[in-house]
Amino acid sequence: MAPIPVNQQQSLVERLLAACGGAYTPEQRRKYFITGPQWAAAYEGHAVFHAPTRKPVSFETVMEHYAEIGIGHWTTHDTDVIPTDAIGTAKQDEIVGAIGACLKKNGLQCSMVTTETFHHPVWAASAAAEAPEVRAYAASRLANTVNIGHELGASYVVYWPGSLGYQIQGAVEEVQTLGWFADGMNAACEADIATAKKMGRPTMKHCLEAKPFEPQAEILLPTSDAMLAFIFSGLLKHPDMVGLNPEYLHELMWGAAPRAALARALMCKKLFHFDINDGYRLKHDVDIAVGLINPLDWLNVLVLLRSHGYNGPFNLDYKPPRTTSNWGVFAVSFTTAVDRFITLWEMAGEVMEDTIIREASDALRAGGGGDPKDVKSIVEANKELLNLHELIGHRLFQILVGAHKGRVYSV
Ligand code: XLS
Ligand code: MG
Ligand code: MG
Repeated sequence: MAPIPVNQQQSLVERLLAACGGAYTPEQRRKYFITGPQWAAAYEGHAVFHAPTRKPVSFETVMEHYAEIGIGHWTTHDTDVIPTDAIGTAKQDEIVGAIGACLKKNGLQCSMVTTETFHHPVWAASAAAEAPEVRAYAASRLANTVNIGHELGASYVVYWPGSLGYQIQGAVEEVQTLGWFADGMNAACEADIATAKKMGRPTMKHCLEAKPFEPQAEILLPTSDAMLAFIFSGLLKHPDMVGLNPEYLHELMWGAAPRAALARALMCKKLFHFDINDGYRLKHDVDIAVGLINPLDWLNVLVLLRSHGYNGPFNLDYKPPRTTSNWGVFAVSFTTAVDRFITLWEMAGEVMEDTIIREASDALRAGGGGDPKDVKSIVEANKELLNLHELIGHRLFQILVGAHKGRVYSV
């Protein structure tokens, strides 16, 4: 094949994407509670060892493209759009006003806001650092974000406490630090209660997000389970307002089964919000787009969420690859991520209706009729029935690859 000139590359990508088929319309995509982060679309491809591969993108551009694609909700960190120095000033009001107008113009809603408490040097020792002025500043930043959320009509606030941990063991008192972190959450909830009352709005859902590894050597709340323990620790003044924002890859990063982690959140009625992406077990926070690496696991996750009536947001917290261009972020990356999510969601519906899986599950629940007082008889009674576990796995695979509808290539 001859080299493809730059001016023909976009049309080639477009033609092949169209040839893939299976795309949903913006109207169909808008029916799902899919939310698009400012930071995901604006990610420039940089990392500790990586220079950016893309140019900066404004919130106006992000919103315009989300609207075109059919992503109906927008989410943001405070400093994605407001420079740190402008926080709490008249400049902030101006920017928030412009965001509100842009959301309206594009027919989008802001569903979630979150405070950046990990990037700026002020958070070097975390937002729950020893110095009281850091914690007072953190409390004011959290309250400010809550107020921005109310102004923009958001219902969710997320907290990823990035650097709540340490590099040097013994230098930080963990129990005390967790107490200080709880003080910050209490300040945020109280600001929410006051503002909600003033504005005649409901209070927001406060969602804790855990990540096990970076950027500190040790993390104090590394998993969703640790976050649950924190919520129920007695340190929170309003535990009913606080729940979880698990992230798919963050659970895989510590070797967990995301579906089991989500089940524990559902058990506690704390699954408020869900950051969606994909990646590899026990590795970096690569945030690869939804369902591209572990589609079978993703299908299983969505079966769990559908069957438990989860109706919260699915937040596209992934990083378009460094090999994708500024144009490709919207033309290829977000469209295909959303379409894979919808495909898997619809497939999860098929799994729930599948007569084979249903009959197998009912049979397993009926048991083999052994005598509960006789261990040997219990084992014997269930022996052949338990083959259904593997059969269900096979059926899930068939549904995933379309083999249940027949598949013939060379036979
Ligand atoms: C980082 C987190 C971050 C949060 C919001 O790893 O996923 O994007 O979701 O601060
Ligand atoms: Mg996240
Ligand atoms: Mg991540």
